Amino acid sequence: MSEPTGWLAKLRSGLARSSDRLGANLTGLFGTATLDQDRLDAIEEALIASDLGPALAGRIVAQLAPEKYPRGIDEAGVRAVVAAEVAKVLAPVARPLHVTAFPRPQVILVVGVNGSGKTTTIAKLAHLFAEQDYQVMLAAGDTFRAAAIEQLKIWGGRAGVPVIAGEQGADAAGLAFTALAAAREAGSDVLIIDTAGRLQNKAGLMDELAKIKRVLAKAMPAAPHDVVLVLDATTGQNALQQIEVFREVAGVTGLVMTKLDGTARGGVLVAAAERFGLPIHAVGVGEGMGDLRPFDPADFAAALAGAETGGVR
Ligand SMILES: Nc1nc2c(ncn2[C@@H]2O[C@H](COP(=O)(O)OP(=O)(O)O)[C@@H](O)[C@H]2O)c(=O)[nH]1
Ligand SMILES: [Mg+2]
Repeated sequence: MSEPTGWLAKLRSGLARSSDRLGANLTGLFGTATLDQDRLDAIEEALIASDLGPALAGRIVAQLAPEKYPRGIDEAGVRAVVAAEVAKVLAPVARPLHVTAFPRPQVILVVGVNGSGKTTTIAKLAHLFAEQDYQVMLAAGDTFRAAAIEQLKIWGGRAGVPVIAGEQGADAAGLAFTALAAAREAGSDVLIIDTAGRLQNKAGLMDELAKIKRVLAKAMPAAPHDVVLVLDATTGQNALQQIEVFREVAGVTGLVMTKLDGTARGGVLVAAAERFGLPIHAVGVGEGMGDLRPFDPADFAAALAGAETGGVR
């Protein structure tokens, strides 16, 4: 596992696109005594362009009003204010995924559109839980594509956890049922179930996910304990629509955002926190098994704003 500074550096460089936009609009600010209205408008625009959402952008700009800083404020000061306000929104929703279910296993259903990073995130979660000495089992519930089943088997092998898989085209709910029985039999602490993400067929997806949930609940009333939606940070505003759809079709209980190491647009996670208030469990900062981090609101806010420290001034 990499050092904290390593993953923070990845997060920072990934979020640079958002903070650079902000940075670009802040150039020329130095030496100005206070922020005039044009400058405040430019900052507000930059914040909205970074996907933070108009409401938060408005609140931040209100914080920067000249009467609050009679002796002026420099770029670092502005970034610190942005980080503090963003951290305030994120702090209440930061909630790591813990294994608490009794009786065991804790059943985690992982949903999201194709390519968002579901299978990779499952591998990372399996690795994380296995490192904590939990018994983990995986279920290859994306039965639509043969490659998806193979991919999960390979990741399971790397993480050293068993994978329950069926044939391509097999009934996903039937597989989930089989996997839950196997997890109970094996005394597993955690069962993580992969799913297909064909958003273009919303009715079909809804049927499939509802059936998986129904079958699980019949076998174990509390299952699935978690329905985790995986979001790709590079898709920006699309993430909000995906939350809406998957909340409706699958009853999402929490979020993981992946690809924050790339040309990310992580600001949308802040807008999502404001709009939906769903727990944010973790963030993905790379393709490797160790590249999943618990969601730290102060670090995230500071990285997004390009600020020195997280949320504290
Ligand atoms: N850079 C980066 N790539 C990721 C991350 N998570 C997933 N990926 C990549 O995204 C692609 C799709 O991931 P996959 O898990 O197959 O998505 P799925 O279709 O939702 O199961 C793969 O190439 C992954 O390696 C991440 O946090 N960072
Ligand atoms: Mg997959």
